[in-house]
Amino acid sequence: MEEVKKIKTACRSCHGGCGVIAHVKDGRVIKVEGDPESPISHGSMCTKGLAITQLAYHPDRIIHPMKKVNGKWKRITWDEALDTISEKFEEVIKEHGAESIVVGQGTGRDYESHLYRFANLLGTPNVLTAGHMCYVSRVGATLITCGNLPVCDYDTGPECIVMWACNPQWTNPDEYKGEGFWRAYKKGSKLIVIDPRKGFLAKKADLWLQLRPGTDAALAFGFFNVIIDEGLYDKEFVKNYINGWEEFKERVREYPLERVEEITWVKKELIAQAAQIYATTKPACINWGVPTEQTLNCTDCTRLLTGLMAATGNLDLPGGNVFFVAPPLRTVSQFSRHKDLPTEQRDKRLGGDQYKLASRVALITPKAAWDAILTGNPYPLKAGLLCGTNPVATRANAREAYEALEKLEFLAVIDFFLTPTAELADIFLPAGTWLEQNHVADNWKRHGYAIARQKAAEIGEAWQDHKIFMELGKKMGQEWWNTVEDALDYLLEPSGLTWEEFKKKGYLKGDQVYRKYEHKGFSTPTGKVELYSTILEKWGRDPLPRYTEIPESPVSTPELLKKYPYILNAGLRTPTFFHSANRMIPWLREIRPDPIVEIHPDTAKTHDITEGDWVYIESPRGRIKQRARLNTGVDPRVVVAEHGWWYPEIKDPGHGWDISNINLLTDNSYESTDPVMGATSLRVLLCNISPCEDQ
Ligand SMILES: Nc1nc2c(c(=O)[nH]1)N[C@H]1C(S)=C(S)[C@@H](COP(=O)(O)OP(=O)(O)OC[C@H]3O[C@@H](n4cnc5c(=O)[nH]c(N)nc54)[C@H](O)[C@@H]3O)O[C@H]1N2
Ligand SMILES: Nc1nc2c(c(=O)[nH]1)N[C@H]1C(S)=C(S)[C@@H](COP(=O)(O)OP(=O)(O)OC[C@H]3O[C@@H](n4cnc5c(=O)[nH]c(N)nc54)[C@H](O)[C@@H]3O)O[C@H]1N2
Ligand code: SF4
Ligand SMILES: [Mo]
Repeated sequence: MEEVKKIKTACRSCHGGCGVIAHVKDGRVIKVEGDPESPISHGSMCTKGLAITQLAYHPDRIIHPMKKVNGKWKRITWDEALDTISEKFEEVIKEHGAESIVVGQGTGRDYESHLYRFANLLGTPNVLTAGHMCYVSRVGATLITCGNLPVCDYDTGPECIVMWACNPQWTNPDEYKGEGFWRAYKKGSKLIVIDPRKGFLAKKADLWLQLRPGTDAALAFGFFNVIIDEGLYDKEFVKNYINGWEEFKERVREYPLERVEEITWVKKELIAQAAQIYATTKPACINWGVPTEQTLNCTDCTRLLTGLMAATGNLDLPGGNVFFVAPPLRTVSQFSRHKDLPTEQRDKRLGGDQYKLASRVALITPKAAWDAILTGNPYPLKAGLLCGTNPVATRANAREAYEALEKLEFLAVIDFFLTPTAELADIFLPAGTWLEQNHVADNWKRHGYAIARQKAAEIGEAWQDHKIFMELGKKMGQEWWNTVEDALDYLLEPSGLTWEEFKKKGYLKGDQVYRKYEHKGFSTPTGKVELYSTILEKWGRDPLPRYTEIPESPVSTPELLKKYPYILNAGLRTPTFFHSANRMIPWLREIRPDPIVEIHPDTAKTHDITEGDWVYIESPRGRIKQRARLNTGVDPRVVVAEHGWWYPEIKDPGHGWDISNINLLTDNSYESTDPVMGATSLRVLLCNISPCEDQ
């Protein structure tokens, strides 16, 4: 019997980053605990991270490659699996061109450097991610507005925090951790929460603005009204560093506070008070969350919030919204060799002519992919490789996603489990969890850190995703390194460290410098914060942001209200699940056994719905069921539902993907998407509710 070894590593059961000490005995991880020395998490961990041992050693986890033969899964070797994929891809390239292969992933998972390198060297411009409506859309919109993504500088201590559509205590998204926010808040910072639902933070807040879902861009105009009328903006900054302030002011006049109140449902006095506090408390930061991106206002809303940070003089100064300096590593973009994708291939990117911002950040939208598969327009997609994504549960108009993936001639999926999406594949490749990886983690984030994620165990024949892309790439004649660690040496080279040295160090932090614009301006065409965007103008778009009414709403489609009288706010996260993941993990499922739809008690009463009832939720596109929870913290005109539900315990290949999956109700029509990014209206649509006849 071996002694227990303690290995320092980094979690990635969400967007990741918390420091972990893994306890390993006889080659098996027996428990994990928070690492008090982590600069990100200081010893804290959440339920999902702590449950990793139940995920990694789950009896249903697939830990060897498989191929589907006559509708049944059969175990095969890695060699056979990779040969099958590469032969099929070669065949498609020969007959249709590399663009007929779609390579896809879901949310950020630390392997985009490798996935993109594989796609670029393959020659396909068609990389499908969640980025059109999550995070990358924010990065894209800030790149064209102020040259980089501004992030709250929690460690330096903002005096005022505006929590704008974010719930970091539960979600720890991207570069943020609830723990970092909490430390700043506990020092006495003011808190303004902008959220249609009264959650933990809304209860703590100095001010809570309960807006109508999807109207954030209009609310931002409300803030600007007050800030301009009362002269609360930073005059020097505006004069020197904002492009198009005068034109922008004209646009703001189109949104007087009375109109903003009508659109957003937030009382104008409350908007004024919030704007005054934000603009006059220094330093202040806005912590934005993903709901601001998940409507057709995605790009404009991000641009408006960036504008608020800039106009109030809170950009890139301690305690404000800052551009963190990354440690000296090769960037994801350099590693991915984006420049090596030939121009003629780039020009073939699906939807690239329409969604120019999405194309600029090198991704396609799911709708463009499904259309190419289902209609062959503008050319057919024939084969796909999906890694760490479950579009059948997580993309708008899930039925279309299902039909498209079912129709794809050849599909390979890389995952831990046979999800409803993986069941549609021809080849299944078993990925290693974060316990089974060596990686320079968090290098895609913009918080100024890179963290060592060290392998604590090997399980079955699973390979970490990075190795899968490397080995498949090599089979196809691409230039890669011998081992995963050799590639990490290359990533780390500018820092002067090897992987072996870096992992002993644990992490690297960039040397932070503030107010960089004073020396080099902003990385935009005018060198200023472009509230008037010269890039959008060049694309023939409105150079100024605006609020566009949600296409399916009480205002846009009043006739639909008779049948679908409520706004469905679809996508409430829970601390236990990560989108469609973790439903099979006993510790986590026990906490939340069923999908929950939150309904105001008055609304529930009109439908004879009581706490715990199974409820049908219906939109013009379909019907599913979830269990009612009565909540006075949601508006009686709004219902709030969870997303990502399927039932691993249902053993047929569909695994109940269409029972409680909210994305059977969401829309992905072109009219409902952001015109340059392609973001879909995942969060805001109309619905009706009724009690299920069988409970
Ligand atoms: N209605 C509605 N829909 C939404 C949202 C919403 O708010 N409302 N949110 C959207 C957002 S923001 C996003 S980002 C998307 C997310 O969409 P996805 O990324 O597609 O969703 P997940 O369920 O997280 O990912 C699915 C799979 O990744 C696997 N996985 C986890 N880690 C790894 C790994 O390291 N390697 C590999 N190979 N596989 C792994 C899991 O087992 C799981 O099956 O969902 C979106 N869908
Ligand atoms: N446990 C867990 N953690 C996760 C995920 C998960 O599925 N589970 N998903 C991960 C992913 S990929 C992402 S993108 C992040 C997202 O994490 P966040 O950015 O925190 O986003 P959400 O939790 O979706 O929503 C945040 C808050 O916005 C509110 N909200 C909903 N609609 C609107 C709206 O229209 N306007 C405004 N102002 N507020 C609104 C919600 O009520 C919620 O309180 O979380 C990540 N972390
Ligand atoms: S917050 Fe994310 S990184 Fe931290 S322990 Fe939880 S799942 Fe892991
Ligand atoms: Mo996301």
